[in-house]
Amino acid sequence: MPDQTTDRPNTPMLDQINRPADLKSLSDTQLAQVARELRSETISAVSVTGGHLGAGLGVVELTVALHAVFDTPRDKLVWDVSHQCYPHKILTERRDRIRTLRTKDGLSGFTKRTESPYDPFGAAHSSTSISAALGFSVAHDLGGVVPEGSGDAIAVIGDGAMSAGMAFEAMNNAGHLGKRLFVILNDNEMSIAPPVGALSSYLSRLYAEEPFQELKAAAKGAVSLLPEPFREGAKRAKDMLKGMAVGGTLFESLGFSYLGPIDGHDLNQLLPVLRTVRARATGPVLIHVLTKKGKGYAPAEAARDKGHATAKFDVVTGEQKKSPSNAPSYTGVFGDELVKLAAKDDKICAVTAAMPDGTGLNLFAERYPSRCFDVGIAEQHGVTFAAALAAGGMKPFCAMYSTFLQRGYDQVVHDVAIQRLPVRFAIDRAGLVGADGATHAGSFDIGFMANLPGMVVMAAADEAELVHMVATAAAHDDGPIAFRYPRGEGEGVEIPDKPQVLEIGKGRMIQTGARVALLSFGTRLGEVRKAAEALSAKGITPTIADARFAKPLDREMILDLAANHEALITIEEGAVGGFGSHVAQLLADEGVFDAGLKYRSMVLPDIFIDQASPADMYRVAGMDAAQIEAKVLDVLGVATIGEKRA
Ligand SMILES: Cc1ncc(C[n+]2csc(CCOP(=O)(O)OP(=O)(O)O)c2C)c(N)n1
Repeated sequence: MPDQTTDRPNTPMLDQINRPADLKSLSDTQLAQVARELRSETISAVSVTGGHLGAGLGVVELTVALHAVFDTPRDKLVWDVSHQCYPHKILTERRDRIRTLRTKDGLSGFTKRTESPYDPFGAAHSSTSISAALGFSVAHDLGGVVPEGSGDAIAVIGDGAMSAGMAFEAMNNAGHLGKRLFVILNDNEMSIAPPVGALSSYLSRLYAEEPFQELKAAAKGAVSLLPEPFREGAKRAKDMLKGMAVGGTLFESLGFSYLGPIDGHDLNQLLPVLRTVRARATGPVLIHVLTKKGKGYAPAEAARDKGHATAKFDVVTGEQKKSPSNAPSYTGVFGDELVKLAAKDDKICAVTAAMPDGTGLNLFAERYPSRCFDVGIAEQHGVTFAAALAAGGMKPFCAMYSTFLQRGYDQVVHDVAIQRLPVRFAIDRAGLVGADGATHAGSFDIGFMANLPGMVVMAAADEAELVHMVATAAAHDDGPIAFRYPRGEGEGVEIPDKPQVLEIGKGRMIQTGARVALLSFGTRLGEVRKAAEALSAKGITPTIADARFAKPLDREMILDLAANHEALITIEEGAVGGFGSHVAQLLADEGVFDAGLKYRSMVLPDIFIDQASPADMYRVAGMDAAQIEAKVLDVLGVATIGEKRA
């Protein structure tokens, strides 16, 4: 197998480029050479780090063209989602660290303001770029001052991301304000899964028509907006118009000039179009660019997800280097269990927001296509849609990652909780997620779900518990219910044949000990057990309980633990304001602290934790077995050996 560290591609032209300004002196032919080398460098880098490959490969030429034509970082280039930003990072003074992508202390896999002035706006959740670019454009006009200077604003947004409400809210506002603004619609006919919905069909219709048309402009005779090579095409479009009534494109109705579609892999098209709009545009312009996700790397082009996300891989064969797994993933366990339940109950249905594979609903979609809904990147709509499915007599499971559910929060409150509708929230990727970093951490859902009246909130301690919780959610029909589970593999416990419907608000005792009670909510239970073993060796046997529910709390069990122990410690994979806060409130309300209970709550610290392995991130958070053990010793006033020596 070739040594990845020495098997670097040959990149003589790219080696001359230290910053985007260096592109300015190159000819178009040389820029094409830079693009070829940039593609090889991107493939080589991701082969060692893993990460988002397909999206970056799709925008290699676009990245070169944008940096060659515009004046970054003075001009603000905003990448939507920003999972396609690796080629951008290579061109913007970060090539020396590109093989640290997504690792501890390395480059982020997304754009990040603190990382580089070339990243004027961070992202990772989709569909924010047009709003951000519009903000930059308006700040520029109002005389806002930033160290890099302020110029044009350019948003690059994918066809998947364009399907979200926020993108349209921004276009509506941008069209109204009429400011100079560039939106590049990077249309690769892919989201993570194939894109869904009417917008996607609309875009397909646009490029099925005559290329290079700017219909409305052509109709007005405004052909001169187009660069020379395209005037001919526009003239043809104008001629075409004579024979047909054209209402203009959707984008034009929103107040944008529409240009396209153009081939996003052809610099001979990209460069003149970008140069011309830069020279002439006075208002918002949308440039519709057609690209191929995974372009130029056969294994990515051939993959089902077009290389959207990949593990480390062998460049020559494309074979991914996945570590063998010992246990099924939580996502898979959820998907399997839901399929089983749906076989017995035809009211069970499922909603995903553009993540059928990521949430395990792909299995459900195959078996029950008419009961599975991929709503596109539209969490807000997805939640309200699920609310009405419930109001209409169905049993909807709304499966979303914790981090993306944040976007649908008002809908959770207003449409689901206030109306007490039995939507079942399957909250995947709860807790710290690893390489995707702070933007993807599922840190807040315990807090923001458990503070809603009438919401039941569960966390699975292992995959068997998850099975029970899926069944419990299916059976719970008098209000909303949520269950959270982490990214990755389960604990390796046996999956129960028959799921149990859990009693709402009842926890379970794991072991009975003395002096200290460890009350776990979710998958930290494994670390709690390890800590307890280490403590036993030191003569302290803690009591361990699994809360199962953050709402409603098992008051009886918790008050009992408090009454019978000198100290009580809660632990959860979430930020302050979650399970531990609810327990503290209960104990305070019941006057338990008046009697002198030593209480500690282990939650994620009040910082955004940068990417690393989940284990490393939990160490930063102070939540691994050794740290739980230290907490127990500390609360009991038992000095650790190190401290005694000191
Ligand atoms: C709000 C939100 N929901 C879901 C995701 C997960 N996600 C990341 S990339 C992606 C697909 C984006 O598709 P598109 O914009 O077409 O870009 P492409 O990957 O095709 O280049 C999705 C669904 C996200 N980042 N943000």
